[in-house]
Amino acid sequence: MSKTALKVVVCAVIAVSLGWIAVKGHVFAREPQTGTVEVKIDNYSFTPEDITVKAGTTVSWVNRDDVPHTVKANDGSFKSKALDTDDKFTMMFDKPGVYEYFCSVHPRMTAKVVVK
Ligand SMILES: [Cu+2]
Repeated sequence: MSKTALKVVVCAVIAVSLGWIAVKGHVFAREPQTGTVEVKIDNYSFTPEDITVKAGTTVSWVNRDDVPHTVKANDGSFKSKALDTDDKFTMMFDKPGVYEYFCSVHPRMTAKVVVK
């Protein structure tokens, strides 16, 4: 194979790989998460603040802060007990909708779960 032909082949392989990565990244970014998704409570905030999951997904909140926090739905449909450090609250979302919630100890801590 000539050097020029080799360069063409190498360039083609790189182009196809980059295209594939771009497509894959796009698909992953749009696809709602499934299984169990963890939200960390740390430094007086929920991380990630907004999550998008598929119906049937379990969301678990873990308090990594050294003060107690809660997870309470704005509409009161779910509420955790006060979570001490490393305590966990788990909730399965089986109906599509937007679930906004906050910490009842620190109401400025707000976040949401979008269920598709
Ligand atoms: Cu709090």
